[in-house]
Amino acid sequence: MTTGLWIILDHVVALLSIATWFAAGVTLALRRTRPALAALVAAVLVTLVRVVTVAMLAGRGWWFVQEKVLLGLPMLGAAAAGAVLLAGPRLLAARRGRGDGWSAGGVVSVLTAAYAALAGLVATFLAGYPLTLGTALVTISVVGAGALLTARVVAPPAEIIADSGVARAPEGRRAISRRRFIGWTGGAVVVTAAGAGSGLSSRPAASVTTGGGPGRSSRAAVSVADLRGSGSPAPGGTVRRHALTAKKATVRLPSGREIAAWTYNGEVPGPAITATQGDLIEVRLSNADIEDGVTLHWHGYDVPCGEDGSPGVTQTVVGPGADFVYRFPADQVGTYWYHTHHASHVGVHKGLYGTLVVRPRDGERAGSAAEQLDLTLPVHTFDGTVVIAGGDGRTEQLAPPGTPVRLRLINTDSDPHRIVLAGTPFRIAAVDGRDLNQPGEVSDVGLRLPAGGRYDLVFLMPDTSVALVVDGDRDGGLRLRPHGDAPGAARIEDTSGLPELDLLRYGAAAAVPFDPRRADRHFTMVLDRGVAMVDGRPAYAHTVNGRGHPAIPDQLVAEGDIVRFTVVNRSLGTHPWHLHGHRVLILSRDGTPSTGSPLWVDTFDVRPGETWEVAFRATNPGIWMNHCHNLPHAHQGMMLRLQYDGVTTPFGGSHGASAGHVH
Ligand SMILES: [Cu+2]
Repeated sequence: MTTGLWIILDHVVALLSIATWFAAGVTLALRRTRPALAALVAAVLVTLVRVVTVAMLAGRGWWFVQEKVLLGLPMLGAAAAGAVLLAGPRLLAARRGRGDGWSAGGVVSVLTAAYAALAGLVATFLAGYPLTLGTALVTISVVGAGALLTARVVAPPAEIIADSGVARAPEGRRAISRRRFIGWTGGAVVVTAAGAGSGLSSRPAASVTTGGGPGRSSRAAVSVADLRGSGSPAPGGTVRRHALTAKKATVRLPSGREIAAWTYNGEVPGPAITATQGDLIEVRLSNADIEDGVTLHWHGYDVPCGEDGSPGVTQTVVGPGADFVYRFPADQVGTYWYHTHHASHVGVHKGLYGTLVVRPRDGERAGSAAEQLDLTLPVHTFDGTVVIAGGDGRTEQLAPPGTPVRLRLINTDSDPHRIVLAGTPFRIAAVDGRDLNQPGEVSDVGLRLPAGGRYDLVFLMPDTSVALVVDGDRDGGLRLRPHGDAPGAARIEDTSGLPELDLLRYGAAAAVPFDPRRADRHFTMVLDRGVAMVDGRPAYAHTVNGRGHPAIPDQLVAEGDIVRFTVVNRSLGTHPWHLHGHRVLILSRDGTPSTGSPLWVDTFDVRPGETWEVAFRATNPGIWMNHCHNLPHAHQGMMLRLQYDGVTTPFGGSHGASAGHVH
C-alpha cells in the first residue's frame, strides 16, 4: 500500500474515532445505557486501530506522523484511559441491572476523549508538520476548555448548588469549594497555555537555513542586478533578437472558439523562440496593458540570475509602458519554455507563455540532423479544453513512412498530463531538455508529464497512423498520417489501462559529475497544507515546513557546494517541485534509488505520500526561486528562495509582493 493510501486510511480511522467517542459521550449523557456501552467499546477499538495506522505511517517516515505521535495520540490516549476508568465500571454495572450507568465524571471524560480525537485531527489539518510547542499548547488548552465547559453543563454549577440544601451540610460546602477551585485553576491553566501557545506560534522563523553547512561569510556582496548575460554569441553563433509585447487579446482557437487571453504579441502560445547552440538570445519584453505587470522566466534554462525573471528578487516587475531586455547564451540544447513569473497562477493560465527550443550546432546528437519532422507541442488547458501547440486538440499532420519524428511535449499547465503515443514504438530521447543515456524503445505505456515538464519523443514514422493521446481523450490529441489519402481513419484503442512508465528505471545508468553522497548541505522540505501567513496575511496555505512564502527561511548555499534536497509530500495533492537556475539529479523516490539513465530534471512530481531525494551542484550564483510549479499552490505560499552566500538583491527580496492583489 502506498504512503498516500495510508495517509487517507489514517484520516478515515481518525474520523471514525471522533464519531465513536462523540456517540459514546452523547448516548451516555442521554442515559442510553446499552448504546453508550457499545459506542464506548467501539471507540476504544477504533482508537487501538488508529495506533496501528499511525505506526504503519511512522514506518514511511517521521514526517508523516510527528504531530500524531507527539500530540494527537498521547492526548487521545490519556483522555480515553480516563474515560474508560470513569465511565466503564458504571456502564458495566448498569448492564447487570444496577443503575443507569450515568455519572457526571463519566460523561465529561468520554466527551473529553471525543474533543481530544477531534483536536488531534484538526491539528493535523491546520498545523501539520512540524509540530511546534505553540500548536501543542493551543490544542491541549482547547481540549481542556472543552472539558471545563462540559463539566459546567453536565453538572450543576457551584452557584446553583450553593442555593440548594446540599450547601448547608459541611461536606456539601467542601464539595462546592473543591468544584470552584478546579473550575478557576483549570480555567487559569487553559487561558495561560492558550496565550503562551499563540505567542509561540506567531514568532517569526529564522531568515535562513544552512542545511548543515557554514553560515553567511563576510565575502564581498554581489548584486543579482550585476549577474547578467554576456554581450556576444559564441564564435559562429548569431544573436537571436525577439521583441515580445504582453497584451490582452481575444484569441481564436482553430476550433473557432474565442478566448479572452493574456498574450505575448497577441499570440497563444507566444512567439516560438528557437536558437542554435552558441547563439545569444536577446528578448525585449514590453508590457502594453497587463496592469499587474509581467516578466519572462526561462523555465529550465540555467540563465544568469539577473535574467531569471523573478519579480522582486531578480528584477522589478515590468508594468504597463515599461520594458526589460533579457540576454543569455543559448548554451543548453533541448526543449524549454518561457512564461511570466509575476502572478503566474493567473498570467500563465491566461496565455503568457511560449516555447524555447535550442538545437545542437554540429548535429552530432544521434538522429537530430536527420529529423525531418520536429514538432514543438506545448499542452495547455483553456476553459477545460486541452489545446496543443495553439491547435484545438484535433491536429493532423502528414509524415511519410520512414520519416524521423521528434515530438517535443511541454506541459504548460499546473497539473500533470497523461501522454500516450499509440501506433508506434518510440524512445524518450530527452526529459526536461536533457538527453537520456541509452533510452530503450517502449510501446503501450502511459507517460506522466509533470506541470512544467518536457519530454522529447522520437521514432521513425511507420506506414500506419500514429496518435498522440492526451489525458485519454481519443478524439483529441495529434494524428500523424503516413499518406495523404486516408484522413483520420485509424481507430484508437482505449489507452487508459496502459501501465505508467517509471523514468527512474528507464535507460542505462552512467557516471554523474559529482558524488551526491558527499553533500555539503542537505535541506528537507516537507510539503503540506495548514494555516500560515502568506504575503503578510493568514491563509489556509500550501506550506513548506509549516510556513508560507515569504516567511519560509532562505536556503543558504555557497558556490561549488553539492546540495541535497529531501522533498516530502504529506498532503493529499501533487506538488511538481521546481528549482530555478539549476538542473537536479534524481537520486531516489521513497527510498528506491534511481537505476536508469541519470535523470536531470527541473521539475519532479512529488505525489501524495512520496519522498524524493535529489542533488545538484551549486554553480550558478544568485538568489533563485525554489517552488511548487502548481502555480496556484506557489501563490498560496509554497515558494522559497535558494540564496548563494554573498549575493544580494536590490529589488526587495520578496517575490511578487503585489501578486496577492490579482484576482
Ligand atoms: Cu504544489
